[in-house]
Amino acid sequence: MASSGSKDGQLQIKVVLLGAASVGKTCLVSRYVHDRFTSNYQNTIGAAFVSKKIEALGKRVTLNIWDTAGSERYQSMTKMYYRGARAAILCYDLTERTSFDKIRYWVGELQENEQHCRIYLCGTKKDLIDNDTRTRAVPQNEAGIIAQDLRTEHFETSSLTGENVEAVFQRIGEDYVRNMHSYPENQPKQEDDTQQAFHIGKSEEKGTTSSCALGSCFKR
Ligand SMILES: Nc1nc2c(ncn2[C@@H]2O[C@H](COP(=O)(O)OP(=O)(O)OP(=O)(O)O)[C@@H](O)[C@H]2O)c(=O)[nH]1
Ligand SMILES: [Mg+2]
Repeated sequence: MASSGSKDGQLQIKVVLLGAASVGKTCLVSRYVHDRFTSNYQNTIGAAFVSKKIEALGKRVTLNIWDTAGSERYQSMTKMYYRGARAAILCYDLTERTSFDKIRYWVGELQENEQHCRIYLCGTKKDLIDNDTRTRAVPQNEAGIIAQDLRTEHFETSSLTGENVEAVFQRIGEDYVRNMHSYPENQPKQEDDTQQAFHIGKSEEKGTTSSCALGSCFKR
């Protein structure tokens, strides 16, 4: 399964999209990768994969994007797709309160299972609330508080107009490059266990060993 690391001089970042059914995950990816939008809803089955090469902070980066199915029916499989991910875009529909409530579930799942996965909150279908502010079901500051707790970014996007879509993925690339040395796949390989034990001991002496909650160990 395409994951994170380095291949042919390119950094590889595994990115996963999570969120309730019909929040607009597939449309977000489709706008970003193909610059296309469709209003016909076709639910994703299992997950779909697509990759895109970008440049971030002067480095060539490949985003390996997994667009998962939001339907509860596929939830047990989803773990497979976020395993090893370095970025998770948690999508909710700005006009649909229940989809926002689901975000807390995904935050919990990721914090429990994927220490190195950075979370990005994404409120979708912004064009609908721009057209009629009464359709907003999730106040901006509510999502902002969660983003603050996670020390991460909160975006409001529209796949219809394209607003902020590129910004989410670009930010993922840049954050990864900025923090690349904190990820296990970019650290020098240890030759054997003895050597590894020595290095761990050494860094503890200097007080550089850390265990950190999700989000809190990344440089901004
Ligand atoms: N107006 C508007 N509609 C959107 C936007 N994004 C998605 N939609 C619509 O919302 C519906 C669901 O979009 P999808 O992208 O298929 O949703 P999904 O999250 O991939 O759904 P699952 O695959 O079932 O998990 C479709 O009818 C889209 O046209 C948006 O930014 N604006
Ligand atoms: Mg989909």
